[in-house]
Amino acid sequence: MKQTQRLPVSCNKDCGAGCPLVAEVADGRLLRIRDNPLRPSHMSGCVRGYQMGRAVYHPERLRSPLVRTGPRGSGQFREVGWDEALRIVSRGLERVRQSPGPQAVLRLGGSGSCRGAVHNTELLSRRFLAGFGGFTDTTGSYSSGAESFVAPYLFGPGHVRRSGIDPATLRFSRLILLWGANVEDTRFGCELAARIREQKRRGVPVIVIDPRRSRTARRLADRWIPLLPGTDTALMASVLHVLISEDRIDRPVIRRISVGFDALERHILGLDDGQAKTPLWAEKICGVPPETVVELARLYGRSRPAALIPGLSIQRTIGGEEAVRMAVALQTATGNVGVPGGSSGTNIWSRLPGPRCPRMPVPPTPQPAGVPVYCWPDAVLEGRAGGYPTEIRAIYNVGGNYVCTGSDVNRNIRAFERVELAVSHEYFLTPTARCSDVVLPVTTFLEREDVVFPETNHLLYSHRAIEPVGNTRNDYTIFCQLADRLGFGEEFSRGRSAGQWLERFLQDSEVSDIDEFRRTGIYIGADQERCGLSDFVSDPDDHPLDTPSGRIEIASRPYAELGFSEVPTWRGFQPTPAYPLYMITPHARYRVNSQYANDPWFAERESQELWMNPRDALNRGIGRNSRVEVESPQGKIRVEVRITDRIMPGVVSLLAGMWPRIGADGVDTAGAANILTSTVPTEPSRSSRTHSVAVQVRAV
Ligand SMILES: Nc1nc2c(c(=O)[nH]1)N[C@H]1C(S)=C(S)[C@@H](COP(=O)(O)OP(=O)(O)OC[C@H]3O[C@@H](n4cnc5c(=O)[nH]c(N)nc54)[C@H](O)[C@@H]3O)O[C@H]1N2
Ligand SMILES: Nc1nc2c(c(=O)[nH]1)N[C@H]1C(S)=C(S)[C@@H](COP(=O)(O)OP(=O)(O)OC[C@H]3O[C@@H](n4cnc5c(=O)[nH]c(N)nc54)[C@H](O)[C@@H]3O)O[C@H]1N2
Ligand SMILES: [Mo]
Repeated sequence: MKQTQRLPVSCNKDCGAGCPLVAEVADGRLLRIRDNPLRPSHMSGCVRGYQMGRAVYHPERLRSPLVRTGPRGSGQFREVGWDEALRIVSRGLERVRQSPGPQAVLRLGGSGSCRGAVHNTELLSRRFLAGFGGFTDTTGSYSSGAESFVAPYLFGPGHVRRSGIDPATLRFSRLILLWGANVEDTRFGCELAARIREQKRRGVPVIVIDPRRSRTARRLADRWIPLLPGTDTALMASVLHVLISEDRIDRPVIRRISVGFDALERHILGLDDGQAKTPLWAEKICGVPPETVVELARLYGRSRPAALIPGLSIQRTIGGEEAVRMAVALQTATGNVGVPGGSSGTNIWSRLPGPRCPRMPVPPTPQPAGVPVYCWPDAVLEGRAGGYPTEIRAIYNVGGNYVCTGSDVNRNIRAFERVELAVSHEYFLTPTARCSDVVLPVTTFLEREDVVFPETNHLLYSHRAIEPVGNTRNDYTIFCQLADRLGFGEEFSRGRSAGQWLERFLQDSEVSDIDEFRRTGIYIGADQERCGLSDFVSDPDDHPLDTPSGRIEIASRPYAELGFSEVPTWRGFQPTPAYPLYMITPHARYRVNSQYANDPWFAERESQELWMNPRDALNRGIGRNSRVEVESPQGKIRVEVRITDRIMPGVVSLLAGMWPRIGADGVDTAGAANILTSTVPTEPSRSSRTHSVAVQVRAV
């Protein structure tokens, strides 16, 4: 009889959680993945982890290195041995290093495996290229660029990583506002949704604010409030107007923990610009009825503590910086910061430290150069003439599929066409791998061992459950072999195998019983009910923030010096007569960004359709079950339409992450959202604005 082995594993994916799972293995083959029976009660995995075997054994999984034979992007490659592949890559890199120099290499990717201590695509690629002699790095993030940019102005740089909450503290909440957060699909840690469901069962109202009636709105919301995308700051301002007018704000708390509220109050009352930010004013911008704003504000004002949990969506918009600042102003004004059951109003994800455990160190880079990740194709195409620090000649991509996930796919393809050398480490021939010269096939988390940081107060142990499929290698091994060829092997590896690095990290971690950790797969940090900024809020003089004032800076002088309003102010994006509809591009439930887009099992469960309100369809003569053409200044796609009142009038929605399929006529027929998006970022953070897109839709 064959023996089934059960080994703790965890995904190491960029999907908002790292989950305690076990892999069941027999005869060296993965049978299934399920929840770790020893996990804490509110934690669970999801379909994207349970079904990872589909990627591991996928017929199109790359099993050997590939070298391009046809034109870039043609998809013509030949399989080669590792020796040949590594020789081509190291020679190509050496040429660029000699002339014009190492900074001509642009590092792309990183989120592929982003939770591991050792197998961490971002840290490994940075470590490798630092040893190489330097590179041009991508800075900021697609995910939370605007939020990460403004949070230090609000809380001080040292307190950003102390501004989150442990989900368990939600048991104290009397109201939960999911502001552009679709926690049932895009989870922020693997226990948040369960905690919110539990509060809902206890009768705590849950409000979801989202242009789309998401799965979260359907399942969790007592009330769904649709609003036009990118207008959250205006809605928040009008909520604050009601709170101020009805004297429902907490002035003693405001005075104690913040500076600048008086300036914001003047702005909200219109004393600075002559325009009071009333619900009637907001209605014209957001499309939310004034009565709804008043009801929301009253409920919010009388329910304490209230947790305002924003999605990252509200800041991936033009002016998204202001939405983050205004949310913090709201939570401050209502006395909800730093109290159990409340929240700071910014992103709660990865905003508290996890248990101590080192991860792969990155040495300082000689002559560091960086470009905002959202603008990477611009940096390649425009170089110094466009104000970027370097001229890019090579792209090194590890754990990214930016031809697909980066905005403006056509521009991304042009950027790849421009360089002399493009290398990808991948599982699949993704659109980005297709644009590369050499593709090196890598292992998945199931084929290697690691500690995974789930961004809650836990560590997870992830065993090597199966042998590497085909001729695949770890990213770490590949980098060691390339570093050897390029003359810095010892510096890169320190003579250690991946397992030896892991062993050292564990020795230096706070885990005392390492064998037990390996056996259970879960290490639980001491305090599971941490409420960020609570020390500061209970005694701001003893525990000041590291802002100039030591308080939360509702009005920020340093921010104003960047040329933007000192207090949070709505500044928006509006469609044009030629492109009159707003488009949002949310994350799919059945994909991790673009991962699984090539697997029919996932596609069958979530079809790639453009959601459109019946009113907008009627206006355009668009019928049910038809195909439509969606056009933006950047490009065109043809896709199935779904006519539904789950999306508000004036807005269409298309899930992000589909791999583009561009025909001879230049039109994409897969439904790739980023054919339509633009790399012009939101300022001043120079970050993603993939929920600020204007399109026209026509029947075909
Ligand atoms: N299943 C799954 N989970 C994931 C991912 C995935 O691809 N799939 N990706 C992970 C990653 S990398 C990230 S960064 C996070 C992303 O997490 P989020 O950024 O929070 O996710 P989104 O799906 O972009 O948006 C969340 C919700 O906000 C709504 N929304 C869009 N625009 C607006 C707006 O202007 N205002 C308001 N109020 N709502 C708006 C969308 O309709 C959606 O329902 O998710 C992570 N988790
Ligand atoms: N329109 C639109 N576009 C978006 C978004 C949106 O909301 N709307 N969201 C943005 C956000 S928040 C993000 S984070 C980005 C994500 O953009 P990407 O980082 O490109 O996201 P993924 O699709 O997860 O790509 C990761 C790639 O790494 C590979 N990979 C996984 N594990 C490993 C590994 O261990 N080693 C190596 N070498 N490769 C690995 C996977 O096969 C996959 O192709 O997309 C952004 N793009
Ligand atoms: Mo992200």
